[in-house]
Amino acid sequence: MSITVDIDAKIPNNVDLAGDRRLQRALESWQPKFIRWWEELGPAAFQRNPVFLRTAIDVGQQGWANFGHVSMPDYRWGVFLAEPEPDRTIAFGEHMGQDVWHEVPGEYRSDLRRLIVVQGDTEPASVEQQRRLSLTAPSLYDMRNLFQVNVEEGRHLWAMVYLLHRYFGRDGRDEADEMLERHSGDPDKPRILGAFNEETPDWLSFFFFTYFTDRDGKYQLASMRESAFDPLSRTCDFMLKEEAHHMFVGATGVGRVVNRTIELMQEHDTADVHPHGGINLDVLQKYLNFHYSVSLDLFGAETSTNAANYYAAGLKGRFQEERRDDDHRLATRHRMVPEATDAGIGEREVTQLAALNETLRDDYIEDCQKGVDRWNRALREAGTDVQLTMPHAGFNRAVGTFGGRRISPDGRMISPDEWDANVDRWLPSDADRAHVQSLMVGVTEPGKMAGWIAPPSNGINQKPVEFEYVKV
Ligand code: BYC
Ligand code: FE
Ligand code: FE
Repeated sequence: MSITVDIDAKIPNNVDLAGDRRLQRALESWQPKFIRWWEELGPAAFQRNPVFLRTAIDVGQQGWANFGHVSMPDYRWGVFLAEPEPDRTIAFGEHMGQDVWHEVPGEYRSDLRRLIVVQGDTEPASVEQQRRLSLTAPSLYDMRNLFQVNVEEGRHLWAMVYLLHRYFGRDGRDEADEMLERHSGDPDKPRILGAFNEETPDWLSFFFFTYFTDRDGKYQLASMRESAFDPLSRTCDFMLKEEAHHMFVGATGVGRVVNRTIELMQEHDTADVHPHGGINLDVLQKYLNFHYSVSLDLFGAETSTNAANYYAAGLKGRFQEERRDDDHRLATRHRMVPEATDAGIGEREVTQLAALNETLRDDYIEDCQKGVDRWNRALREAGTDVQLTMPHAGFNRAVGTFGGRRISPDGRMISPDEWDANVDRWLPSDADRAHVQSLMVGVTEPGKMAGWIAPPSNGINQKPVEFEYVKV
């Protein structure tokens, strides 16, 4: 079954907005608020310059990746749901085997709303966090990738706002308005989740953010794609297509920094490339430690009744739920979860149902390791003996059993004194951040790169690296 895309509508969509005037009017009255927010808190520079962007105009094979120069406020933010899967049934929980829902069941209304609001809140948060980066893009290629990520996060907000308006009545419209009223780092009205109130002050942070934090997005969206609430499932399915590019930006971005550092180390025969305008490997490790640990917090506590309830109700499943060979109820199956007490780090056994956040975090950690292995291969091939490592899951955590405890990167529970004596070796120090910041100078000549990062191996959509990705 194919769904028609209305691309010329004020709000491009494949959900037949024109057939529901009330909804259309409501969304059209939210649209100027969104644009106002984008102009105020979206990219701080080059807002009006033509950018070589990919715009979704259809959900099929061809249509979702259409390239051309657009000035960002004219980007076609639209509402796109993946094609419905005919006769889809619920794959897990108490309602397993029943038909999926096309409306929100009354008893799950507030839980579903909460999931959608938390998801939606992260999207504009990331745009706010990345707001000033266009001033210091290391190349036009990178500036374009930043903007691509930003407009798509904006579209992800649209995706959630559509669900709120369409399925949650007045409360939903209020929640949609609040998405533009909370702001990243705002002392009075912060964003909901911790990592989205941290700054993304430099491009090294941006690359690690897109590698680690956008990857939380992948795992959360994949779990909600399993949802019995079919519109949420189809929305997340389509968002995941865009998400892949965000993680690509992170993986290749960090990889290019690693490559440049190796080059400088070889050229100058030293591990200290700071005097030569590069970023030392130990600083990369500290940034990795930071972004990885704050992203681990995004999965919630090791055991969670929220997560158990979502699962039992069919609202949020596991990563690749249908490929798993078990009862898909999990109330009588068990697993171990870490447990930190004053005596040290141990484990305890709980039902799999209680441990769903931890299971999703495990899947995420395994995925994170793959890119780190790739960066390490480059280091090994260059003959350095330094490798990047993912710290112990308890390191620098604020949420769950490790929250607020002092755990070293190698997984020892340590004293406050030992923590204080070492924290500058484990997390970016003020001096590290200042050094990285000093390298952040905008490069706007096509094909040229800042000195701390290697060029990409390919351009975008088969264009050369020296293509004018942003017309300045
Ligand atoms: N910060 O029972 P627990 C993305 C709260 S990223 C602050 O373990 P639960 C993107 C929690 O809310 C994907 N608070 O929590 C990436 C709860 O509060 P209440 C975003 C936190 O509900 C890059 C309490 O602690 N999507 O798309 O099982 C760029 C007890 O915790 C945090 C989603 O997250 C935290 N880190 O799990 C752009 C999906 N962690 O209820 C975009 C939707 C926990 O006691 N969200 N708390 O007041 C969820 O599924 C769940 O809300 C969470 C938390 C997984 C986040
Ligand atoms: Fe997103
Ligand atoms: Fe993303």
